[in-house]
Amino acid sequence: MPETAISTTSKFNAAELSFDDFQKIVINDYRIGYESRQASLLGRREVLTGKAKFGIFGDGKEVAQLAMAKAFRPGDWRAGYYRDQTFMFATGMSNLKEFFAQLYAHPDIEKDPASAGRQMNCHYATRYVNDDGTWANQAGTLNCAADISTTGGHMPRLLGLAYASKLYRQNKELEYLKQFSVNGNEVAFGTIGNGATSEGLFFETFNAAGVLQVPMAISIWDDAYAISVPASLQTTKEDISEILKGFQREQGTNGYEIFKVRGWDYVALCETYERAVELCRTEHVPVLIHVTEMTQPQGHSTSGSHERYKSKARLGWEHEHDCLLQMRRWMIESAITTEEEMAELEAAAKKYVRECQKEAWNDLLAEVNIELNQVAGLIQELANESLAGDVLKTIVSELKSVVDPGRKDVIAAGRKALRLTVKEKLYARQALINWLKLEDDRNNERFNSKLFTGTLQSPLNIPAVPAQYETDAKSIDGREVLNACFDANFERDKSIVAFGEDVGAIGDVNQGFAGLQSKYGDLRISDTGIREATIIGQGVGLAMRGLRPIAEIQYLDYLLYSITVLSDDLATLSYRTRGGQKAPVIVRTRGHRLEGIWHSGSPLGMILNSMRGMHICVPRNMTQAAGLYNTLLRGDEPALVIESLNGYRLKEKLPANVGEFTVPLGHAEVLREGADVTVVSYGSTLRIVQEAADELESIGIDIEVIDPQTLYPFDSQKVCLTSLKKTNKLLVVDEDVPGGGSAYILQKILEHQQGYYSLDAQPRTLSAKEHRPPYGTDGDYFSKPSADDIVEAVYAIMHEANPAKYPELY
Ligand SMILES: Cc1ncc(C[n+]2csc(CCOP(=O)(O)OP(=O)(O)O)c2C)c(N)n1
Ligand SMILES: [Mg+2]
Repeated sequence: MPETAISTTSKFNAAELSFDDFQKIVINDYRIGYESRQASLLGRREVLTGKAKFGIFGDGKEVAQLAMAKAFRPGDWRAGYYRDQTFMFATGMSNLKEFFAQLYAHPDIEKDPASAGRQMNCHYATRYVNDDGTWANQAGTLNCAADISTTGGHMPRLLGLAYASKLYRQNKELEYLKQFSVNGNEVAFGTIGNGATSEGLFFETFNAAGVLQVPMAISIWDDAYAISVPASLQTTKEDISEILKGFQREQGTNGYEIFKVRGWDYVALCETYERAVELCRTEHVPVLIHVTEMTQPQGHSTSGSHERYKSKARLGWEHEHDCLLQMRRWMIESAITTEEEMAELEAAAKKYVRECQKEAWNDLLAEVNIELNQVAGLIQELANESLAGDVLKTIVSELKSVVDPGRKDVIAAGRKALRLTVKEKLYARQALINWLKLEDDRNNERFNSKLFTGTLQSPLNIPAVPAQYETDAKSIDGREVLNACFDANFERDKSIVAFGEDVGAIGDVNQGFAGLQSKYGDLRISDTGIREATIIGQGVGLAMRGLRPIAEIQYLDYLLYSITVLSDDLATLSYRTRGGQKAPVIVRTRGHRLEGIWHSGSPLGMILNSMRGMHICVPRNMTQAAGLYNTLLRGDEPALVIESLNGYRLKEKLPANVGEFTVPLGHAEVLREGADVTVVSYGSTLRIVQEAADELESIGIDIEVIDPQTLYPFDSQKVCLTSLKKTNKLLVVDEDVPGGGSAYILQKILEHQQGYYSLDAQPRTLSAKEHRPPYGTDGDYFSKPSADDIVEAVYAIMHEANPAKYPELY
């Protein structure tokens, strides 16, 4: 195991170190940086020769990352982007072999622990979820939240990672969570490119961290470009720390400490990081380290060359200011080393990197070759018996001559062979089928598994506990049922926190949290600024660090402002780490019909399409919502709960076990039995469906009303299908756009549950109009499904089935 930058020293203070120690540290740092550079050079070659698909590397950013690594301590977190390989090597959170394994997309967590081949290269993560789903210790380890490819997309999560330290330090009730923190001493390190600071997510995060005063250390790697676009077109005054100066804290104000340092000045970088991070850690003040004069020796990525858009003068400057070149010069000038020693070190480093690369490639190739030989043998045997022998033999020879074969080649050859012999009943064919089935399972595991953590802690395993009612149970406002539910859960589990716009002092705009801030304190129930993306990011970071956040988005219509974080970061987390990381955030919001274009949204199609990887809960009333919260707060997977905006003041009975009863995910409920038409709906529309059902009953039509309660998962017990087998007719009602949530439900029932075979009439959907609803009662009536619409839609289905009995209405 090579030495990391951390293991050699915990302090970089030239005055305190002997020259020998100092020399050793510097030389070791240079070695790490130089190996990293070789990995970048070799990595690019591997892409250009076709062994890997795409490459993006950290060359030109090495020296600052060596300095940053020195300030990184056990318990700390990184949330960064694709330039950080040197930091990862220097801390020991990754190594060269893993670097190449990921470049080759090795789908094995042993080889690529960050993503099991699922992510592009230089996307890092440490694994903090054990195989059985429990949390690994984070307080004593170095931690890296899983990278994503979107520029700036990781910033909101960084806020949450830093905020967790604040809660762990200030809320003494959390002391029992020892595996996550030591008195909140952990710093969350963020890295971001100069170009990506143009993103709104960067500014939103930056401001929020200044307000919250959290230990967040943001490094900006400034190479003056964002692919081809220069700083002049990215940043006002071409200088991000200059324009952020207003955030500098002053006597008596909150704010930041801002540092600016050049990316090739090793000593200045080491000193800056030590000073900045110490301040951040002890005082919980956010710091910005703007690292300027960085370069891109190989250009942005393997997708194109920077000679196209950088001037000769700029390229010459970059060459001269290459950080490793500068560090090397300084080392020789300061007599830390000699030209000969450096040449020796560099030759050894080159050789070592090459070895790591070869081993990583051979590891993958060896696995693929075993499978390739197996399938080739099976196809060859089939060729010996089959009428299509000649073609099959060609498949085998072509397969064996593929340069750098992959699993795609192996499986495609096997499937082709089966198609060519479809009419032959041969033993060898069956053997090939059996083998392909086995491989299919393995490949599913490799490429398609872990959308959810799916362990014993999954909310799907939380047992159903029915709501109990005293005989004289009170009827109270729906919001009070929720309030009682939250109260019980905050009492039960000290790690639960809730935050959002107006959530703290007034207990949210509909008073679900009313009175709870004064009862549990403002560290647990808090107000935030108007910043939906970072409300979710705050949740993601907290949940990664063992807390149980309820992150509130005030109205469903504003979920759009956070959809990047939900879709790119939260929903993909388990999948992109193949179960190595989890963030059980509960996103609470309220939606469906109310008034006007931005307070009546129900965009379930958008949500379902963009958030696979989260449970999507659509309770029809506050009691069902409470039961879902009780389930989710006991499980470990992320979820969105959409409460019915117009239901807070409707009366509901208070369950005696309001904090304990559970509504299981994926359990559809039959709300009303009927033999004529199955009507599936959810959320606010259900009340209107019930109203329509009464009128329909009066004209002799009995509808069966089903509430799936959660759209993801959808009706695991196929309650809809059972109903359809009885009624043979289906209507799906929702208030999304046509072809939105209702199309999803139709696909689930007709295709997934095979409801198609039980239909006697055309299945129908009744949704809202394509535009958003205008303001006012009439706007609602003419845009969203009304009781009239539902009665007539059901009637039309009955008319289709029996026109004599149900003549056309009009
Ligand atoms: C949201 C988003 N927009 C655009 C891209 C495409 N893209 C990838 S890297 C990049 C440039 C980033 O420049 P900068 O932040 O300066 O980082 P650098 O690569 O220079 O280190 C762009 C535009 C992306 N990945 N994500
Ligand atoms: Mg840049």
